[in-house]
Amino acid sequence: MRRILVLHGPNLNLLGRREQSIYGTLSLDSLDSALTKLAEELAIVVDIRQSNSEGELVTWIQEARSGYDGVILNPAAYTHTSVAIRDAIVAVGLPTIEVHLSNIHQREPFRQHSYVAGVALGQISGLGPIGYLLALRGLHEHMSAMRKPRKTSPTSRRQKSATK
Ligand code: CA2
Repeated sequence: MRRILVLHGPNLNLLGRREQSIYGTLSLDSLDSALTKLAEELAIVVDIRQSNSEGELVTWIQEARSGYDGVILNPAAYTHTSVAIRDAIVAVGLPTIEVHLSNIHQREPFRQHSYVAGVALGQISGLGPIGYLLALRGLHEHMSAMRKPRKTSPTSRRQKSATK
């Protein structure tokens, strides 16, 4: 079974309790339940963790190298500051999708740069909790596409026999 590590960065434990106009009313527990439910439907195992510590996030990303097939990561404020998280993603080489609840590109200039985006498979920003569910579907599709053997198209078969 495929295994995905989902990491929530600093302050996301407060989700649904403060700043609801920006981050919505859903709690982190409810978001995690929705992710777990979708993972079951897709026959994926998700391991979901939250930390306020940059070092702990880095350690978890490093550890994902053995036993996980991909990472979904909302680095929260570390998005805009952490070369260490970026380096850890590069070091493990796992497909990683960066998720943000809010659209960071519409916010203050300091939130518009991500150290993670350049090394992520993709970034989903501004769709609220649905972004995490789309990231899970996206990683699932990506992993399936990577695993499929390349098919020979009818055209290339014709071309091959014509050159025989
Ligand atoms: O939009 C996102 O998901 C962010 O990653 C959230 C971070 C912010 O620093 C990024 O620029 C964008 C903040 C997470 C804090 O979450 C809270 C949730 C509820 C109440 C207070 C903070």
